[in-house]
Amino acid sequence: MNFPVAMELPLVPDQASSMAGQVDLLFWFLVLLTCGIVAVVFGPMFFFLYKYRKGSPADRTPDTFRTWIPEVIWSGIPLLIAMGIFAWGATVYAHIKTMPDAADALEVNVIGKQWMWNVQHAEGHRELNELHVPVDRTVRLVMTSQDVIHNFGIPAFRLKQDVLPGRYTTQWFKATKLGRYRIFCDQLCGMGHAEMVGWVTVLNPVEYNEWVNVGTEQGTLVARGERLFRALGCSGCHGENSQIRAPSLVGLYGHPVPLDNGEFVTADDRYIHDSILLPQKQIVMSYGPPSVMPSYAGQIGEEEVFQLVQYIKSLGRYTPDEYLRQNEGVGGQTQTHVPTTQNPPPGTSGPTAMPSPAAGPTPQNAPPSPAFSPQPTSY
Ligand code: HEC
Ligand SMILES: [Cu+2]
Repeated sequence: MNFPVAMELPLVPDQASSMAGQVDLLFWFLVLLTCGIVAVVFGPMFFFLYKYRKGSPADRTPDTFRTWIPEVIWSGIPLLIAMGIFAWGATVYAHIKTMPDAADALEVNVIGKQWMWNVQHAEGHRELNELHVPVDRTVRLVMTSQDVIHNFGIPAFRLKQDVLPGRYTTQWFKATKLGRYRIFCDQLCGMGHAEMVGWVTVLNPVEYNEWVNVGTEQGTLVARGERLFRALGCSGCHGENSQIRAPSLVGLYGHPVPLDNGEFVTADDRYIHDSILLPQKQIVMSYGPPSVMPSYAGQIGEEEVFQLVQYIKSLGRYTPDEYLRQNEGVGGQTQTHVPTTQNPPPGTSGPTAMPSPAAGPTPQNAPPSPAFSPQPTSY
């Protein structure tokens, strides 16, 4: 497995993204500059080696002439070159790291785990060690790891980003050339690191639409998140009709949250992620400590957490009033809420009782919700 990968490794990868040209220009400039410096240093060195070799008739009387000019030149020119490289490199870096405003940007979730890449698309597609993207369209990757530090690298896109446990890192790219390109894990992550490889396939828009419209019977990520939200008993506490005191999550996303230690945090993806896995880390003001919310760490994986985050984000697109209005006429999904009594959440026995994670409303020991099907393996 590893050998063929190395065999195929081209000296210069394809230029298949909007970033590739800029990165290569800088790279080849640095290579040429380095060659130039080597020539400037080694050329005179060999010349003097030859000129002052033992027994040569060269004039060896010490110089008495004093001047500061060469010193200024040999310090000043490299300084200018170095600052120029810095400015150029910083510009390219800023371009790579700043998400462009693209209204049609696609968001793709990537989860690294020993030793594979798990990909979820907003429309609901899930892939393993594969990533399908349309050509000429901005793609935003939101990435995390389920275990150790990985690094998502696509040489043909000149893209490389660390993927960290307990954190969402983002990276964007725009593929400019149809084809199939290698995905590598660029961070030594254990025994199977060399096998943590995959393929990104760049499709034309028509092919991509065909691809996206096939096999999404599990629904969008938001829909899956909503199912999990009920199946895991979150709605038992956070639902509108809940008897448990828990903050409403409607309109949460992107807004500041007052914490019990007097600080404010903005409810971003990571905050929601940590609220689910580490509820005691940041507790909403007047809801603790300790929080009655059980930790879901070890019960659900990063894929499920991401689906829940997407669902909670979708609630945040509206103000609470708008959200209610949205759902009045539609007769849609929020009316199909499983009654809260069906998933009695833990912690109901007493407000200070710290429910152990094992007693949490896992799919295994919670009354099965009709909407919950165990995690599909529809890769
Ligand atoms: C036992 C009741 C209970 C259950 C079950 C529960 N929560 Fe909570 N949750 C709370 C309480 C109470 C808080 C406020 C205290 C805190 O910050 O931990 C909270 C806080 C949160 C917050 C932060 C809210 C804010 O306003 O900042 C999020 C996000 C959240 N929960 C999501 C979930 C999700 C997703 C689930 C299901 C996987 C879930 N909760 C299950 C009781 C619960
Ligand atoms: Cu890895």
